Amino acid sequence: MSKMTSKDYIAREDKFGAHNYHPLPVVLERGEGIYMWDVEGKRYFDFLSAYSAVNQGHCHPKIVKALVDQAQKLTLTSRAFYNDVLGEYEEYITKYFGYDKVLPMNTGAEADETALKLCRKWAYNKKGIKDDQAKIIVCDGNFHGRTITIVSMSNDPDSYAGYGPFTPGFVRIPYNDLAALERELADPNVAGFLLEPIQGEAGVFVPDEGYLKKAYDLCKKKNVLFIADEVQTGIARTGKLLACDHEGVRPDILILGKAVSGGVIPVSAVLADDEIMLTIKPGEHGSTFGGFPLAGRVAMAALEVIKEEKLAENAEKMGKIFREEMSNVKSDMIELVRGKGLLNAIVIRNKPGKTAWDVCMAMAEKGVLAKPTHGNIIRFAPPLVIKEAELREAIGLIKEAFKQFE
Ligand code: IF1
Repeated sequence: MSKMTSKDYIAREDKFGAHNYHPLPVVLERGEGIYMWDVEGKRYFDFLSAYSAVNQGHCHPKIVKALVDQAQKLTLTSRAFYNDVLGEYEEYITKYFGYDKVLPMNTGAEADETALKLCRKWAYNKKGIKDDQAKIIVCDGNFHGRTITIVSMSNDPDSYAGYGPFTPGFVRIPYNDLAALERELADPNVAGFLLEPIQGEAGVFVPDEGYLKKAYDLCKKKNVLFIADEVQTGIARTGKLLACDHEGVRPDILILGKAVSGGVIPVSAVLADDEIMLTIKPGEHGSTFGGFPLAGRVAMAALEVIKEEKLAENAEKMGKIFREEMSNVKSDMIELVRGKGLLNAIVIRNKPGKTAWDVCMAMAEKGVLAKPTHGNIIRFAPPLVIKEAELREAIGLIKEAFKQFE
């Protein structure tokens, strides 16, 4: 039987798998640090990091070891019983981020759903809003996951079209618009404001300096919870441990996912203080795998790596180099370069045969993997372990790819 080619792998997925994605035609079989290799042995710089889940680099030895060691002892007890890992993990992560308590889940969407439930529970039990009247403010261009309640908040037809009827209780305002927020906060039934500190999927939309702090202050004045979805921006990606740290904002509810596990297994977490967290009583929320022993060991190792390897500082430094270099590229395809830390994007002036997708295909040819979002924006998010020499080598390849279209 001859060795399968990328084409064979793609054909098999096409035949047996749902068609809910349109991947770049690259079939990967190994990852290590900032690199991945395809089934033909070609090496790529990973400039997506699985949408910022692999901040610590692929197959980080410390994180994989934590997984393997625990997997040979005890993988899952369910929450019907206690185990010797969960409490250690809960203490570790709450002290790491400075909150009273954590509610452990698995995916980012589940963490967002948990945050929405906590916000509503708090609204009825603490703020005194009448049952079923709580409203949560969200932003145009948001991406918080793919469940029906979460896409009920979305204004992206790709996310919500065809999935109605939708969950009520959400008010949408323009992102980065304090006046709109202030107007909606006048409604006494508003319980929370959910936002991404930088909108990832929208194309790395960085709000004005001071927006987060002013939004937070407006919420506090009206006793409204400030809920930060740091699933993509958290865990050192933007050059600080959390994107909210750039403005000294401490969210009332903090939502984490992706790189909490270094991309090894799905781990997400919702952190809050007792007044909010204890509004959910035993039996009122949960998940089979939420906070299971593997998640605890993997997440503690993944979070340790962030600190030990000073990945926030490195992201800050490398991000500045990336934006500096790419802003100086003379190409009529590049409209603008924006981002924070190592969460960056280039907005492309799409022309027939010269679209963001074509650039990504050219970059893949050169050995750099990235993927367009919203048709004309390319996100660049390498693992935070990337060294300056490696970054400059990748930038050289990216520039070559752009040059092809001149
Ligand atoms: C896909 C997007 C990024 C997220 C934020 C919650 C979640 C995500 C800020 C949900 C997930 C992923 C989902 C993945 C692609 C990727 C993505 F393009 F979809 F929008 F990153 F921008 N909050 N983002 O970014 O976390 O349930 O996926 O663990 O659905 O294609 P999840």
